[in-house]
Amino acid sequence: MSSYIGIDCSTQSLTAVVIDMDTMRVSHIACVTYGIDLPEYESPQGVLANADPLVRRSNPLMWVEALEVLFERLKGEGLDFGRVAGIGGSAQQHGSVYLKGEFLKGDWLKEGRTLTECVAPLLSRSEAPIWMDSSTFDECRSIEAICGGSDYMRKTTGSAATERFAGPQISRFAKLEPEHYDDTGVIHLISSFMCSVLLGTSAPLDYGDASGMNLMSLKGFAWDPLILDATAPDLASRLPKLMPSTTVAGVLHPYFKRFGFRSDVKVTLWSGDNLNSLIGVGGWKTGTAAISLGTSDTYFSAMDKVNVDPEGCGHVFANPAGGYMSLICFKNGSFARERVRDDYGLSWKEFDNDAFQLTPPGNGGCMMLPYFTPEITPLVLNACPFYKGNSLFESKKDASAMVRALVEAQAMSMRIHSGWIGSKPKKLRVTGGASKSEGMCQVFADVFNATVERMNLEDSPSLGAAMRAAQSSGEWDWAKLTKAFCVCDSSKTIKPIERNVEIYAEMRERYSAFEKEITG
Ligand code: XUL
Repeated sequence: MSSYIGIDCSTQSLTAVVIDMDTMRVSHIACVTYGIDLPEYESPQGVLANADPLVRRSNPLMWVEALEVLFERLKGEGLDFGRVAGIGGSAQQHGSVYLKGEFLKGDWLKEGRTLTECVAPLLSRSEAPIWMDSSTFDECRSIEAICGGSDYMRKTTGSAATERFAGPQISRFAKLEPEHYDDTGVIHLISSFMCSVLLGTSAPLDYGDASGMNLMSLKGFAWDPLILDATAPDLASRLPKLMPSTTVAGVLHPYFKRFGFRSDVKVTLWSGDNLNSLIGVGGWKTGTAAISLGTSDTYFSAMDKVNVDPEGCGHVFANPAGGYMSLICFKNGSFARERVRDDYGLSWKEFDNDAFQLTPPGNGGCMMLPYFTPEITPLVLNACPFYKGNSLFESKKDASAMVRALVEAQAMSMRIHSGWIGSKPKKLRVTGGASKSEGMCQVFADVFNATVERMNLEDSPSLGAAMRAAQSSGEWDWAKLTKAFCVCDSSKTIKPIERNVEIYAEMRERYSAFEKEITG
């Protein structure tokens, strides 16, 4: 029969998961870590150095080169490319890639040249702002003001004007580099850019990832002319077409036949990582809320009807399986965890496990606001962590208390800022690298008073992308795919502990007051 590849272009790596439709199992996994495998891009964590802490960009050619390395790796893993029927994809959300008009004409993938040699001449901007960028506060306020206020933006696009979203980023680029903006024929999200590279021609944008641009109306899944005008001159002519996430965009370009692909491999539209994760954790219909503990920490769940966050931090996106989904995102996810681990010279075991054995839930009243980098939820542009508690903790001598304070803050903030979604989950599916940690998952179970289920596979975005590719072939529906691939490891389920739930219910008030005191 056949297999499907799902590729996830994340902040720090490019990962492929292959699902085999004979065995209905994951058959291959391969990963390219930019910092390790492509050091020449000088982006140890996938991001270019920048003196301004609010500016975060990456080199799009790094993702393109990683794609070639990834296919080589899959070959090394023994994948039979001749069985691959389709490819789906996922990418970090919101990042924008700027290309010259020639990109739209196609015919730029040439045998005998590397992928980067083919794509490099087509970039009208050598760097792509990514989701970690917070430099567009002024553009956000100005776009909202022109459109008559943040209410219009939230109700139309599902999100308040948001610093990292592509619209405000495009606005800043058009303002600061008008000559390069003029030279830009088409602006892609990272997802649609990578999909275009596979097709050898400019791909449409899927409704799901396009919801994270502050440009599309959720009502008709169409560009909103008022917002487009408020964002940048002549923007409509520079945006790709919008299509449902289940669309097969075309066939894989013959350029890739050297890996052994067939000539009829279908490429399904790529989407954002959180949207793919929703599918990969089996959360495509309402009832399952998910937490992804990765570079960013996110909380998401399917939604039947649009319900926007009055505080403006949360988002509503088009669910790739139909309907909508809610999402909240925290920038101080694994970067903050790595920072505390490194500052205190801890091993992962000391961080993930021992620290929780050595400290009590509630941390004896010690709390942290973990703003090691500018935060998204709540909005904090001047990065600086804040501490409250006893002097040992405040003098920052107790490494275990620091770890607990960080993780409790991450869980508290997620619980508090997900209140607008309405339904309180009884079960949470936790995914992403840090979901391995027993100690962390217990904190999330106790803070949410919900059972934490952990997936067999942590790579939910790439799994979701492979499942989307299979679904769009028309042979498998969501229910069948979910049953086969979204399997939880029951031995790793964690139940909330009643006593801890009480401690955290009380702490929620104090944490909320502390957060308000600092962020206003
Ligand atoms: C979501 C967000 C991040 C990125 C990177 O809004 O900004 O989760 O998708 O993973």
